Amino acid sequence: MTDKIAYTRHDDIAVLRIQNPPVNALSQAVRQGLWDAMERAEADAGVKAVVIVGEGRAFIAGADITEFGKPPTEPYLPILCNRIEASPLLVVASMHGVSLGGGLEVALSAHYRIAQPSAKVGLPEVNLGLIPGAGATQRLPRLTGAEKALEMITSGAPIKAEAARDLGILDRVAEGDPEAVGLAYAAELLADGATRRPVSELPPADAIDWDATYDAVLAKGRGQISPATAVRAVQVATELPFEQGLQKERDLFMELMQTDQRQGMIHAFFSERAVSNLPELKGVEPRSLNTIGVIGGGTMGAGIATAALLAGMDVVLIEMKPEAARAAHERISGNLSGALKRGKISQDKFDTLTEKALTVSTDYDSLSDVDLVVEAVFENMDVKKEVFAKLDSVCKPGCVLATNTSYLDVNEIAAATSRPADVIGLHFFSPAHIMKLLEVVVAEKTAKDVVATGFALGKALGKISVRAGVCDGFIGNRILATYRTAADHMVLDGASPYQIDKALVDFGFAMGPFAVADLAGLDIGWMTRKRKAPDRHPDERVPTYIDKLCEEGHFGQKTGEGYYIYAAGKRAGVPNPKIAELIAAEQAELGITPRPFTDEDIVRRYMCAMVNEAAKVVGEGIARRPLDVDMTLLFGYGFPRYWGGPMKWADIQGLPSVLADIQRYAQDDAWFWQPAPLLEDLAAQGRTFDDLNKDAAK
Ligand code: T1G
Repeated sequence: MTDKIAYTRHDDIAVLRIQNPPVNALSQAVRQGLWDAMERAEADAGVKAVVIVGEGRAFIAGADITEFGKPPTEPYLPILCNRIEASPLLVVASMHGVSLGGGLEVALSAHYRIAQPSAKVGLPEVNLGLIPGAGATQRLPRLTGAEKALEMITSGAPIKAEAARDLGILDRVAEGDPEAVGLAYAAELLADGATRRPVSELPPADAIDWDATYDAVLAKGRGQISPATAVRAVQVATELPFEQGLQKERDLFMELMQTDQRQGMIHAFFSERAVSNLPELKGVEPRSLNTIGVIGGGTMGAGIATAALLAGMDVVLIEMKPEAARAAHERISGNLSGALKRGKISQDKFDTLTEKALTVSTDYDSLSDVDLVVEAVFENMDVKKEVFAKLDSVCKPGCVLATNTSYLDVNEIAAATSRPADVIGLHFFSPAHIMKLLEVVVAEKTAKDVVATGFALGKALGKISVRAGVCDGFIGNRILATYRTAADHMVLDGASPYQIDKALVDFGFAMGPFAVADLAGLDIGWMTRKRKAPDRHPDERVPTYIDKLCEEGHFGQKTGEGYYIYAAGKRAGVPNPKIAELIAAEQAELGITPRPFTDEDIVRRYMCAMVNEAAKVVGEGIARRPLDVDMTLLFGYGFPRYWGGPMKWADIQGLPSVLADIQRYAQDDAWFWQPAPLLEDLAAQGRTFDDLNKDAAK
């Protein structure tokens, strides 16, 4: 028997204790261990019941994701689950922490289930591009009915123990040591003469309107196929005998295992954990982070203050004038009332945060004891330098001085202080208490423990932190500028903004680039184009049609008119007829004869521009690895998760084919489509972006 399962005997009950840290994933050794331990218990004279329990912080976190993509090894999990369920002994699962995916499926193959009040159970397989593959689509509906089973499976969201008991998934919720609780429950069941209760022998659930459910789930998935596939798996649980239903589940599971979406989503799962684990920070202690200062109480500053308060830190926010300070306090209270309404914080907590943890002041001296300050003032270098000079004089030695700038040169800001080693960029995304991405921008002189402090703050705030070097736009905004320009070029050449938006929504984005521009405010792009105009290369194609709309004061949603017209209070707009006229006028002026684009053309050009610039960002060391770009685009720019990110998308397409398209586009516009040297090298060597991720992990 493997060392992954500890077998102990307690009178007529055997305990099988899973010991596979950190989260008892169901590796081959664990599966083999459970199989052998069941055999042993059944051969162990006098044993009448078995308790399965997990060591450490979880019952079982699921199948071992590191095994995905490799040839499956026996015992296969569904077969193991059937084997446990078929045991002549009474099998009890005693659950704590999380029981997810295959972990819950092992529990469902037991005859009785007991859990700690703090335990959670769930079927997150759809978040990995899969469906449950070890019987949950067949067993769960027999306990909860089809609707509730589908809700759990298609959402992938875990539920608490009490809710799971109310649904019939658990028999009992009891506080105590999971092994002791499991033993007591098993003894009680034996004393009561309880019999084995195989879930697979329960009557099938009633049918529901499967086609309508399938269509609704498919639409909600916005291109992701695993949730809708789960509907078909649960459907057969109500139509076929258990064994046949299990086979159908297996067939659907194996089909999904072969999909690009499974590759993309597993890549996202591991990358979001790897992105904040930087080798150079191993053993580097972050500085303390008890009180945070924020300069500027606008949308960004208030969002950052809100995130810090929710993370349990005290906040000192500085505004210029009393009325601005009051407005900032109200903005933060407004943000927190959202958390209150959603039940994330209690009223007492809300009161403590707004009345004690938060101080709003107009006096910089209030910052004398803070551990870290984030500056979130107007995006102007002179203003920022003035702020940092003041911070340099009032903040205590060792205080980290961070700027939230979205593109300005952090080296130049650092040079405005006497302590450039304490200066770093912390680029939050608006709204800062909601968006998960944080770009930790490391300047030339930033000290290592200041970088570690930036990542520690990101972790405390529940962010996905990505290390970025200093350049215009760092990682995300620099790449955005390029793929946004590719969309502008397609408009000048004949594609309508509305066709482009739709093509990219169909690809999986929540919104297309022009709808996003309307949401963010057209004035931002307008200012950027004016800022960059002096350095513009003569071969650079920059549309001017939208500037004419800005000159009329139309900036998108905030003014009610942009690429789209927005009826009062409506977030969804209708195409603005002015846009087509402005585009036609500019095409005439430029002598362009508009040509048609297919949706496929649009997506391909948009993605090739994104990947090409991303490859330059990695090649220049602005992003440490390709996965850092993937996580930036996933968590800051709404990139569809089931592709895993632009670099994973490119690997799946094949880098030679991406490069070939870029070289073809370059025939019409050599300046914009200059192939990234890194992309050329990898394509020539037959390597992938993921190979670089693996190199960095060595
Ligand atoms: N397999 C392998 N490694 C895993 C793992 C798993 N299932 N879950 C976590 N890890 C690693 C993770 O990579 C990290 O490693 C460490 O454990 C701590 O994780 C047949 C097919 C359990 C809630 O999708 O949601 O069952 O970085 O940092 O924040 O139907 O991990 O330390 O080297 O995330 O406390 C279904 C995925 C699988 C659960 C813990 N299960 N895991 O969160 O720690 S598919 C899942 C999580 C399946 C069956 C199907 C979380 C967690 P390292 P962590 P955490």
